[in-house]
Amino acid sequence: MNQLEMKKAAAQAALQFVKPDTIVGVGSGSTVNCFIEALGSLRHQIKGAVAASKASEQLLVRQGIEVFSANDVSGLDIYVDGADEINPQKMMIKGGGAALTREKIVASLAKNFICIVDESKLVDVLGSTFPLPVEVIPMARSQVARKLVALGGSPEWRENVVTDNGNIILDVHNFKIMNPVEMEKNLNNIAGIVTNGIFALNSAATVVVGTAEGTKIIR
Ligand code: ABF
Repeated sequence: MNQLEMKKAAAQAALQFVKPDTIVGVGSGSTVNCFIEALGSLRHQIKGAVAASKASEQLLVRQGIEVFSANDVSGLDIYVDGADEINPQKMMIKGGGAALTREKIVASLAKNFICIVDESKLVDVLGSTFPLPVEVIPMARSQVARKLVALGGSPEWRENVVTDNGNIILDVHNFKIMNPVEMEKNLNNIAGIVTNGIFALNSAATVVVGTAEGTKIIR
């Protein structure tokens, strides 16, 4: 299986967690795009979806799935999304697609986060292979960057990218995150950071991994 086939297999396997008559939280990214396509087959059995990005919203509509705003729901049973890295404690780095703020908002509405990945996303230590995305209010860019340097990282401005919320992204390189919960909290306390891409306080309940040997489910 190549990487796309592994993503598709994980996306397809995640359908087993979708309960009838519910509204499904849907993230963004290429693995989620596979999930949205698969979810189309259940469109008559679910009430609809809440999407974490404009791109996902458009794909859901194309599948004939009704899209609700996050303000229309008081909770979700599951939120299905990919990750850029995931560790054995099911904590993640997300935000490679710059949709991390809306992803964190929709994820926090859900009882269970179902993470769908191919095996290349599995790491022992977060930050090992992927720079940490941080969404920042534009006027705070330089001061936030200095604070990230003080924490040991090497922030790089993702130029020409504006988030769905009108903000910028700093990608923090060389940042091995030994204590993800503590780092997520620390970054949450820096003025000007809207959202950091560590998903540790609200980690995944279940990981569906597409591997060369088939799909594995880690609970
Ligand atoms: C997301 O999915 C992002 O947070 C992350 O960047 C991405 C993973 O990408 P992909 O599924 O395209 O590999 O939700």
